[in-house]
Amino acid sequence: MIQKISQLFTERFSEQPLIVRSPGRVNIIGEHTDYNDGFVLPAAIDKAVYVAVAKRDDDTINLFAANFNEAFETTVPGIQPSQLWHTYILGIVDQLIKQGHNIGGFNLVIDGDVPAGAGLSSSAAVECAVAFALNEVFKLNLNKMQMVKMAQQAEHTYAGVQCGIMDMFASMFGKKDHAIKLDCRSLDYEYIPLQLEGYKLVLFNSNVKHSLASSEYNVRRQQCEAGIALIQPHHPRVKSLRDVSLQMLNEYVQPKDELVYRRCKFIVEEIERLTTACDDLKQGHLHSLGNKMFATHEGLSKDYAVSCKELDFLAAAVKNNPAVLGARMMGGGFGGCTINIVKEEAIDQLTETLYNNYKTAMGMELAAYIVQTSAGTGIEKV
Ligand code: GAF
Repeated sequence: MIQKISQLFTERFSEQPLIVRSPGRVNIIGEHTDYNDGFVLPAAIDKAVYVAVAKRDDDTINLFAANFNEAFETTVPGIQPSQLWHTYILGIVDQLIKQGHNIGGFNLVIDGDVPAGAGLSSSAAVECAVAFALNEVFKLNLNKMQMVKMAQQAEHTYAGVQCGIMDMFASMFGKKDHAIKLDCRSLDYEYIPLQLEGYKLVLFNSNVKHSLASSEYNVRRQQCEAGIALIQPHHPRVKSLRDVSLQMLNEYVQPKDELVYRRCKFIVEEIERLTTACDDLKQGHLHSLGNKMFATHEGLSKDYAVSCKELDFLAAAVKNNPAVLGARMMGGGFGGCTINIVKEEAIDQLTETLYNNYKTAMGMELAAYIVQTSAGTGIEKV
């Protein structure tokens, strides 16, 4: 991948680029909790976005996406949001300009193997790769946390998704063989060794593209805020669902709005579940962790309503399989992958059976990825 992008760049622009790699992510547990000031437990994976970048002497931005075999040209003052691949790159330029950084033009080639629309945060990986690369070539002296926040803002303004901080954080701060417990309120974090002892993380990609994801995602955020608004008059110190108990929900939300109640109940339960799941992981209680993943799927499907029939099928299909410790839909929802903890020697057989059953039941092709954890965003040597 590094050789390929370096060659593509020098063929197009006749100079040597800086190459930056930024990984996709999985999330073991703690879904939709990031924008509620809760905790998440993601890990960076061995599927990544690569950018090759060099600055120019004018204000032209010259982009080439290897995956689409498509070029795009604009200027620094001429950038605009769009629905196309370059919006994630230009969103970062927009953030840099808004923060007063002196950005000139640049040449950039982008490539990668994070499947788009699979819930593996390919867009966050692009944003982090671009922020990191531009920070280097323009010598802006930004630290990783500043770039993470910038990438999140780029997603809000240029992609229109009011996402939390998890995906960018995981891509930027990933560490091989570790998951990261992130407190999304204080941004304190702890690396937890991901010791799966004879088990592996397997992703089953439903191949349903999450087209509803951005609009419904924003609706879920509003529903969480609606829950807070019902509680705050009685508990003024409550700032987010992180501060809320099930008792508060039963007392102030359920009598007023059943739908908002169910959404909030899931989040409050999920924040609690994550805390005990981290203890399970630290103590090697993988069965217990797995059971919590199944419980998370149930909540995401029934109460938070961000699953779909294909993801429900995939989670149910492995539920009573003794080789699968836990499984659930992952990420924003409405498509993408399930994450599964599967006994190593059972992976091939399970994948084959599931592939056939999924095709018969849903009329769709399943894809499977066995993922390893990896380091976060950084410079690659050619
Ligand atoms: C998407 C968002 F980008 C994240 O911030 C997070 O909310 C996730 O959905 C759900 O946990 O990936």
